[in-house]
Amino acid sequence: MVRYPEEYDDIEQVVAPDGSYDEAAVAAMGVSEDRLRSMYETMVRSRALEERGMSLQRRGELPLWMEATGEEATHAGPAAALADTDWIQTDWRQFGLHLGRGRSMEDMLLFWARGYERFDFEGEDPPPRLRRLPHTVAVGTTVPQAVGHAWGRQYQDTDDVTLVQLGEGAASKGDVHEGMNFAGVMGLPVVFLVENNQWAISVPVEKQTAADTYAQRAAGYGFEGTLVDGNDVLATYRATQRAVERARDGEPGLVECLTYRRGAHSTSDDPSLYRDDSEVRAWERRDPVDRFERFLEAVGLWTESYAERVRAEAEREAREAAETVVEDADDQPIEELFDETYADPPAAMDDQLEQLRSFRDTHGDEVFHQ
Ligand SMILES: Cc1ncc(C[n+]2csc(CCOP(=O)(O)OP(=O)(O)O)c2C)c(N)n1
Ligand SMILES: [Mg+2]
Repeated sequence: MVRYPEEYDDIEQVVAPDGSYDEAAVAAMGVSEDRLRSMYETMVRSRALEERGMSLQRRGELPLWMEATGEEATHAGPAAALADTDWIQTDWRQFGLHLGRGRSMEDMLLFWARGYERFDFEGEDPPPRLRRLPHTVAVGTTVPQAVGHAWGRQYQDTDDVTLVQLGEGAASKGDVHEGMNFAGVMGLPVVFLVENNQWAISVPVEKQTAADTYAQRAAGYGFEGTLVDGNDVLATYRATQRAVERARDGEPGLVECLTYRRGAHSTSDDPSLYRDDSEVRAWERRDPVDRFERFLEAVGLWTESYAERVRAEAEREAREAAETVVEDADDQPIEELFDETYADPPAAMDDQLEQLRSFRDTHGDEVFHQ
Protein backbone atom coordinates (compact mmCIF):
# COMPACT_ATOMS: atom_id res chain seq x y z
CA MET A 1 0.00 0.00 0.00
CA VAL A 2 1.26 3.42 -0.91
CA ARG A 3 2.14 5.61 2.07
CA TYR A 4 1.14 9.22 2.65
CA PRO A 5 2.72 11.80 4.96
CA GLU A 6 -0.65 12.40 6.67
CA GLU A 7 -0.48 8.88 8.11
CA TYR A 8 2.50 9.75 10.31
CA ASP A 9 2.25 11.81 13.49
CA ASP A 10 5.99 12.31 13.74
CA ILE A 11 6.73 13.36 10.17
CA GLU A 12 8.41 16.74 9.72
CA GLN A 13 6.56 19.16 7.51
CA VAL A 14 6.89 22.93 7.21
CA VAL A 15 4.59 23.64 4.25
CA ALA A 16 1.37 21.66 3.77
CA PRO A 17 0.25 20.56 0.28
CA ASP A 18 -2.17 23.52 0.08
CA GLY A 19 0.72 25.94 0.68
CA SER A 20 -0.27 26.82 4.26
CA TYR A 21 2.73 26.82 6.54
CA ASP A 22 4.00 26.88 10.07
CA GLU A 23 4.93 30.54 10.53
CA ALA A 24 6.96 30.02 13.69
CA ALA A 25 8.97 27.25 12.05
CA VAL A 26 9.69 29.36 8.98
CA ALA A 27 10.74 32.33 11.12
CA ALA A 28 13.02 30.11 13.22
CA MET A 29 14.71 28.76 10.10
CA GLY A 30 15.67 32.25 8.96
CA VAL A 31 16.30 31.18 5.36
CA SER A 32 17.38 34.07 3.14
CA GLU A 33 15.22 35.13 0.20
CA ASP A 34 18.05 34.22 -2.17
CA ARG A 35 18.18 30.71 -0.81
CA LEU A 36 14.42 30.29 -1.03
CA ARG A 37 14.48 31.38 -4.65
CA SER A 38 17.45 29.19 -5.46
CA MET A 39 15.73 26.08 -4.06
CA TYR A 40 12.72 26.85 -6.24
CA GLU A 41 14.90 27.45 -9.28
CA THR A 42 16.75 24.18 -8.71
CA MET A 43 13.44 22.30 -8.76
CA VAL A 44 12.33 24.00 -11.96
CA ARG A 45 15.70 23.35 -13.61
CA SER A 46 15.56 19.72 -12.55
CA ARG A 47 12.19 19.34 -14.23
CA ALA A 48 13.41 21.06 -17.39
CA LEU A 49 16.44 18.78 -17.58
CA GLU A 50 14.29 15.73 -17.04
CA GLU A 51 11.91 16.75 -19.82
CA ARG A 52 14.79 17.40 -22.19
CA GLY A 53 16.37 14.05 -21.35
CA MET A 54 13.08 12.29 -22.02
CA SER A 55 12.74 13.82 -25.46
CA LEU A 56 16.37 13.07 -26.33
CA GLN A 57 15.86 9.45 -25.34
CA ARG A 58 12.66 9.20 -27.40
CA ARG A 59 14.57 10.57 -30.40
CA GLY A 60 17.21 7.90 -29.94
CA GLU A 61 19.94 10.28 -28.78
CA LEU A 62 20.21 8.73 -25.32
CA PRO A 63 20.07 4.98 -24.65
CA LEU A 64 18.28 5.46 -21.33
CA TRP A 65 16.88 8.22 -19.16
CA MET A 66 15.38 8.40 -15.70
CA GLU A 67 12.34 10.29 -14.40
CA ALA A 68 12.27 12.40 -11.25
CA THR A 69 8.95 14.25 -11.47
CA GLY A 70 7.51 14.71 -7.99
CA GLU A 71 10.81 14.07 -6.20
CA GLU A 72 12.44 17.46 -6.76
CA ALA A 73 12.08 18.61 -3.15
CA THR A 74 13.94 15.53 -1.94
CA HIS A 75 16.88 16.74 -4.02
CA ALA A 76 16.80 20.55 -3.95
CA GLY A 77 16.43 20.89 -0.15
CA PRO A 78 19.41 18.68 0.78
CA ALA A 79 21.57 20.29 -1.95
CA ALA A 80 21.00 23.70 -0.36
CA ALA A 81 21.70 22.38 3.15
CA LEU A 82 25.28 21.29 2.41
CA ALA A 83 28.38 23.42 2.73
CA ASP A 84 30.29 24.06 -0.50
CA THR A 85 33.07 21.76 0.67
CA ASP A 86 30.79 18.77 1.39
CA TRP A 87 30.48 15.74 -0.87
CA ILE A 88 27.55 13.91 -2.40
CA GLN A 89 27.00 10.47 -3.80
CA THR A 90 23.75 9.75 -5.58
CA ASP A 91 21.97 7.21 -7.74
CA TRP A 92 20.43 8.04 -11.10
CA ARG A 93 17.49 10.43 -10.81
CA GLN A 94 18.82 13.07 -8.37
CA PHE A 95 19.13 15.88 -10.91
CA GLY A 96 18.34 18.58 -8.35
CA LEU A 97 20.98 17.38 -5.91
CA HIS A 98 23.63 17.93 -8.56
CA LEU A 99 22.21 21.07 -10.19
CA GLY A 100 21.66 22.66 -6.79
CA ARG A 101 25.35 22.31 -6.10
CA GLY A 102 26.54 23.72 -9.37
CA ARG A 103 27.07 20.76 -11.67
CA SER A 104 26.09 21.63 -15.22
CA MET A 105 23.22 20.09 -17.14
CA GLU A 106 25.67 19.30 -19.88
CA ASP A 107 27.82 17.21 -17.56
CA MET A 108 24.77 15.29 -16.41
CA LEU A 109 23.56 14.59 -19.93
CA LEU A 110 27.06 13.49 -20.89
CA PHE A 111 26.87 10.63 -18.44
CA TRP A 112 23.70 9.25 -20.01
CA ALA A 113 24.76 9.98 -23.56
CA ARG A 114 28.22 8.51 -23.38
CA GLY A 115 28.67 6.85 -20.00
CA TYR A 116 31.24 9.52 -19.39
CA GLU A 117 31.78 11.95 -16.55
CA ARG A 118 34.11 14.90 -16.45
CA PHE A 119 36.06 13.74 -13.51
CA ASP A 120 39.48 15.01 -14.34
CA PHE A 121 40.57 17.47 -11.69
CA GLU A 122 44.25 16.92 -12.40
CA GLY A 123 44.89 14.82 -9.38
CA GLU A 124 43.30 17.34 -7.04
CA ASP A 125 40.04 17.15 -5.14
CA PRO A 126 37.14 18.46 -7.19
CA PRO A 127 36.54 22.15 -6.48
CA PRO A 128 33.97 23.06 -3.81
CA ARG A 129 30.37 22.47 -4.90
CA LEU A 130 31.45 19.90 -7.48
CA ARG A 131 32.53 17.43 -4.87
CA ARG A 132 30.89 14.13 -5.56
CA LEU A 133 31.81 10.51 -5.81
CA PRO A 134 31.69 8.88 -9.23
CA HIS A 135 28.40 7.60 -10.49
CA THR A 136 27.64 3.97 -9.70
CA VAL A 137 24.57 2.07 -10.85
CA ALA A 138 25.13 -1.03 -8.70
CA VAL A 139 22.27 -0.56 -6.22
CA GLY A 140 23.33 -0.07 -2.60
CA THR A 141 27.07 -0.32 -3.19
CA THR A 142 27.30 3.45 -2.87
CA VAL A 143 26.69 3.29 0.87
CA PRO A 144 29.86 1.49 1.98
CA GLN A 145 31.79 3.54 -0.62
CA ALA A 146 30.51 6.81 0.81
CA VAL A 147 31.13 5.62 4.37
CA GLY A 148 34.69 4.70 3.43
CA HIS A 149 35.07 8.10 1.83
CA ALA A 150 33.81 9.83 4.98
CA TRP A 151 36.26 7.78 7.02
CA GLY A 152 39.11 8.82 4.75
CA ARG A 153 38.16 12.48 4.99
CA GLN A 154 37.98 12.24 8.77
CA TYR A 155 41.37 10.55 8.80
CA GLN A 156 42.76 13.42 6.73
CA ASP A 157 41.40 15.78 9.36
CA THR A 158 39.07 17.69 7.06
CA ASP A 159 35.74 18.85 8.40
CA ASP A 160 33.64 18.00 5.37
CA VAL A 161 30.59 15.77 5.36
CA THR A 162 29.63 13.12 2.83
CA LEU A 163 25.93 12.85 2.01
CA VAL A 164 24.93 9.60 0.35
CA GLN A 165 21.51 9.29 -1.21
CA LEU A 166 19.94 5.84 -1.57
CA GLY A 167 16.54 4.50 -2.56
CA GLU A 168 14.22 2.51 -0.31
CA GLY A 169 14.90 -0.46 -2.59
CA ALA A 170 18.64 -0.15 -2.04
CA ALA A 171 17.99 -0.09 1.69
CA SER A 172 17.10 -3.82 1.51
CA LYS A 173 20.68 -4.66 0.60
CA GLY A 174 23.19 -6.08 3.05
CA ASP A 175 25.96 -3.66 2.15
CA VAL A 176 23.70 -0.77 3.19
CA HIS A 177 23.38 -2.26 6.67
CA GLU A 178 27.14 -2.82 6.87
CA GLY A 179 27.88 0.73 5.82
CA MET A 180 25.43 2.30 8.26
CA ASN A 181 26.57 0.14 11.13
CA PHE A 182 30.20 0.93 10.44
CA ALA A 183 29.45 4.67 10.30
CA GLY A 184 27.74 4.50 13.70
CA VAL A 185 30.54 2.54 15.33
CA MET A 186 33.27 4.76 13.92
CA GLY A 187 31.45 8.07 14.40
CA LEU A 188 31.82 9.20 10.79
CA PRO A 189 30.78 12.47 9.16
CA VAL A 190 28.16 10.97 6.88
CA VAL A 191 24.47 11.56 6.23
CA PHE A 192 22.24 8.87 4.72
CA LEU A 193 19.48 10.41 2.64
CA VAL A 194 16.90 7.69 2.09
CA GLU A 195 14.72 8.65 -0.85
CA ASN A 196 11.63 6.59 -0.18
CA ASN A 197 9.78 7.03 -3.47
CA GLN A 198 7.88 3.81 -2.69
CA TRP A 199 8.89 1.90 -5.81
CA ALA A 200 12.01 0.05 -6.85
CA ILE A 201 11.20 -0.46 -10.52
CA SER A 202 8.09 -2.70 -10.07
CA VAL A 203 8.60 -3.64 -6.41
CA PRO A 204 6.48 -1.64 -3.92
CA VAL A 205 7.78 -0.45 -0.57
CA GLU A 206 5.73 -3.00 1.42
CA LYS A 207 7.79 -5.74 -0.20
CA GLN A 208 11.00 -4.04 0.93
CA THR A 209 10.25 -3.58 4.61
CA ALA A 210 7.70 -4.56 7.26
CA ALA A 211 8.64 -1.45 9.27
CA ASP A 212 6.59 1.76 9.11
CA THR A 213 9.59 3.92 8.39
CA TYR A 214 13.24 3.80 7.36
CA ALA A 215 14.00 6.60 9.82
CA GLN A 216 13.52 4.26 12.77
CA ARG A 217 16.38 2.08 11.56
CA ALA A 218 18.86 4.69 12.68
CA ALA A 219 18.16 3.84 16.33
CA GLY A 220 19.58 0.39 15.73
CA TYR A 221 22.83 1.97 14.56
CA GLY A 222 23.02 4.41 17.45
CA PHE A 223 22.35 7.64 15.58
CA GLU A 224 19.41 9.86 14.83
CA GLY A 225 16.84 9.24 12.12
CA THR A 226 14.25 11.73 10.92
CA LEU A 227 11.19 11.19 8.78
CA VAL A 228 10.33 14.14 6.56
CA ASP A 229 7.71 14.95 3.98
CA GLY A 230 9.88 14.56 0.90
CA ASN A 231 7.65 16.85 -1.17
CA ASP A 232 8.21 19.79 1.16
CA VAL A 233 11.48 21.43 0.23
CA LEU A 234 11.74 23.42 3.45
CA ALA A 235 11.35 20.24 5.49
CA THR A 236 14.01 18.32 3.54
CA TYR A 237 16.31 21.35 3.78
CA ARG A 238 15.90 21.76 7.53
CA ALA A 239 16.25 18.07 8.40
CA THR A 240 19.34 17.70 6.22
CA GLN A 241 20.90 20.82 7.64
CA ARG A 242 20.50 19.48 11.18
CA ALA A 243 21.90 16.08 10.22
CA VAL A 244 24.84 17.70 8.43
CA GLU A 245 25.69 19.82 11.47
CA ARG A 246 25.76 16.76 13.71
CA ALA A 247 27.71 14.76 11.15
CA ARG A 248 30.38 17.45 11.10
CA ASP A 249 30.89 16.61 14.77
CA GLY A 250 31.19 12.91 14.03
CA GLU A 251 27.62 11.74 14.52
CA PRO A 252 26.11 10.18 11.41
CA GLY A 253 22.45 10.73 10.64
CA LEU A 254 19.66 9.33 8.52
CA VAL A 255 16.99 11.45 6.84
CA GLU A 256 14.10 9.58 5.24
CA CYS A 257 12.24 11.61 2.63
CA LEU A 258 8.80 10.14 2.04
CA THR A 259 7.92 10.91 -1.56
CA TYR A 260 6.60 9.13 -4.62
CA ARG A 261 8.00 8.26 -8.04
CA ARG A 262 5.28 9.59 -10.32
CA GLY A 263 6.99 8.72 -13.56
CA ALA A 264 8.36 5.46 -14.80
CA HIS A 265 11.51 4.05 -13.25
CA SER A 266 13.32 4.71 -16.52
CA THR A 267 12.51 4.94 -20.20
CA SER A 268 12.67 1.12 -20.33
CA ASP A 269 9.80 0.70 -17.89
CA ASP A 270 6.00 0.78 -18.17
CA PRO A 271 4.46 1.37 -14.71
CA SER A 272 0.90 0.73 -15.96
CA LEU A 273 1.83 -2.96 -15.87
CA TYR A 274 2.22 -3.01 -12.11
CA ARG A 275 0.48 -0.08 -10.44
CA ASP A 276 -2.78 1.78 -10.44
CA ASP A 277 -2.81 5.26 -11.89
CA SER A 278 -4.94 6.55 -8.99
CA GLU A 279 -1.76 6.48 -6.84
CA VAL A 280 -0.06 8.79 -9.25
CA ARG A 281 -3.00 11.18 -9.30
CA ALA A 282 -3.08 11.26 -5.50
CA TRP A 283 0.56 12.30 -5.49
CA GLU A 284 0.08 14.89 -8.23
CA ARG A 285 -1.95 16.78 -5.64
CA ARG A 286 1.16 16.82 -3.46
CA ASP A 287 3.41 18.21 -6.17
CA PRO A 288 6.50 19.79 -4.57
CA VAL A 289 6.90 22.59 -7.11
CA ASP A 290 3.25 23.70 -6.91
CA ARG A 291 3.43 23.58 -3.13
CA PHE A 292 6.52 25.72 -2.92
CA GLU A 293 5.08 28.18 -5.43
CA ARG A 294 2.07 28.68 -3.13
CA PHE A 295 4.38 29.24 -0.19
CA LEU A 296 6.63 31.67 -2.09
CA GLU A 297 3.61 33.59 -3.30
CA ALA A 298 2.31 33.88 0.27
CA VAL A 299 5.62 35.38 1.42
CA GLY A 300 5.76 37.74 -1.56
CA LEU A 301 8.53 36.00 -3.51
CA TRP A 302 6.60 34.50 -6.41
CA THR A 303 4.67 35.93 -9.33
CA GLU A 304 3.54 34.39 -12.59
CA SER A 305 6.06 36.48 -14.53
CA TYR A 306 8.94 35.40 -12.26
CA ALA A 307 7.91 31.75 -12.76
CA GLU A 308 7.76 32.20 -16.51
CA ARG A 309 11.24 33.71 -16.53
CA VAL A 310 12.65 30.86 -14.43
CA ARG A 311 11.00 28.22 -16.61
CA ALA A 312 12.11 29.84 -19.87
CA GLU A 313 15.69 30.16 -18.62
CA ALA A 314 15.73 26.54 -17.39
CA GLU A 315 14.40 25.28 -20.72
CA ARG A 316 16.99 27.29 -22.61
CA GLU A 317 19.74 25.89 -20.39
CA ALA A 318 18.51 22.34 -20.97
CA ARG A 319 18.14 22.83 -24.72
CA GLU A 320 21.65 24.24 -25.08
CA ALA A 321 23.16 21.49 -22.95
CA ALA A 322 21.38 18.90 -25.10
CA GLU A 323 22.60 20.47 -28.33
CA THR A 324 26.21 20.43 -27.16
CA VAL A 325 26.07 16.86 -25.93
CA VAL A 326 24.40 15.57 -29.08
CA GLU A 327 26.79 17.45 -31.36
CA ASP A 328 29.83 16.33 -29.39
CA ALA A 329 28.71 12.70 -29.49
CA ASP A 330 29.51 12.53 -33.20
CA ASP A 331 33.14 13.46 -32.52
CA GLN A 332 33.55 11.03 -29.67
CA PRO A 333 36.71 9.00 -30.27
CA ILE A 334 36.03 5.38 -29.50
CA GLU A 335 39.18 5.30 -27.36
CA GLU A 336 37.24 7.33 -24.81
CA LEU A 337 35.57 4.07 -23.78
CA PHE A 338 38.83 3.10 -22.17
CA ASP A 339 39.50 6.34 -20.38
CA GLU A 340 38.82 7.00 -16.73
CA THR A 341 38.78 3.33 -15.74
CA TYR A 342 42.36 2.54 -14.81
CA ALA A 343 45.24 4.91 -14.12
CA ASP A 344 47.52 2.14 -15.48
CA PRO A 345 45.48 -0.12 -17.74
CA PRO A 346 46.28 -3.85 -17.45
CA ALA A 347 47.72 -5.61 -20.50
CA ALA A 348 44.40 -7.28 -21.34
CA MET A 349 42.81 -3.86 -21.68
CA ASP A 350 45.54 -2.70 -24.06
CA ASP A 351 44.90 -5.83 -26.16
CA GLN A 352 41.20 -5.02 -26.33
CA LEU A 353 41.95 -1.48 -27.40
CA GLU A 354 44.21 -2.78 -30.17
CA GLN A 355 41.47 -5.16 -31.35
CA LEU A 356 39.00 -2.31 -31.41
CA ARG A 357 41.36 -0.16 -33.46
CA SER A 358 41.94 -2.88 -36.01
CA PHE A 359 38.16 -3.41 -36.21
CA ARG A 360 37.82 0.29 -36.97
CA ASP A 361 40.58 0.13 -39.59
CA THR A 362 38.72 -2.69 -41.32
CA HIS A 363 35.14 -1.39 -41.08
CA GLY A 364 35.51 2.38 -40.75
CA ASP A 365 34.63 4.78 -37.95
CA GLU A 366 30.96 5.07 -38.96
CA VAL A 367 30.06 1.70 -37.48
CA PHE A 368 30.49 3.19 -34.03
CA HIS A 369 28.12 6.09 -34.65
CA GLN A 370 24.98 4.37 -35.88
C1 LIG B 1 22.98 -4.66 -7.59
C2 LIG B 1 21.92 -4.25 -8.55
N1 LIG B 1 20.81 -5.01 -8.68
C3 LIG B 1 19.82 -4.63 -9.52
C4 LIG B 1 19.95 -3.50 -10.28
C5 LIG B 1 18.84 -3.07 -11.23
N2 LIG B 1 18.15 -1.92 -10.64
C6 LIG B 1 18.44 -0.66 -11.06
S1 LIG B 1 17.55 0.49 -10.22
C7 LIG B 1 16.78 -0.68 -9.31
C8 LIG B 1 15.73 -0.28 -8.29
C9 LIG B 1 16.26 0.62 -7.25
O1 LIG B 1 15.20 1.09 -6.45
P1 LIG B 1 15.45 2.15 -5.35
O2 LIG B 1 16.67 1.84 -4.58
O3 LIG B 1 14.18 2.30 -4.59
O4 LIG B 1 15.77 3.50 -6.18
P2 LIG B 1 14.83 4.28 -7.21
O5 LIG B 1 15.14 3.76 -8.58
O6 LIG B 1 13.41 4.08 -6.80
O7 LIG B 1 15.22 5.72 -7.11
C10 LIG B 1 17.21 -1.95 -9.65
C11 LIG B 1 16.72 -3.19 -9.01
C12 LIG B 1 21.13 -2.75 -10.14
N3 LIG B 1 21.34 -1.61 -10.84
N4 LIG B 1 22.10 -3.13 -9.26
MG1 LIG C 1 12.63 3.64 -4.86
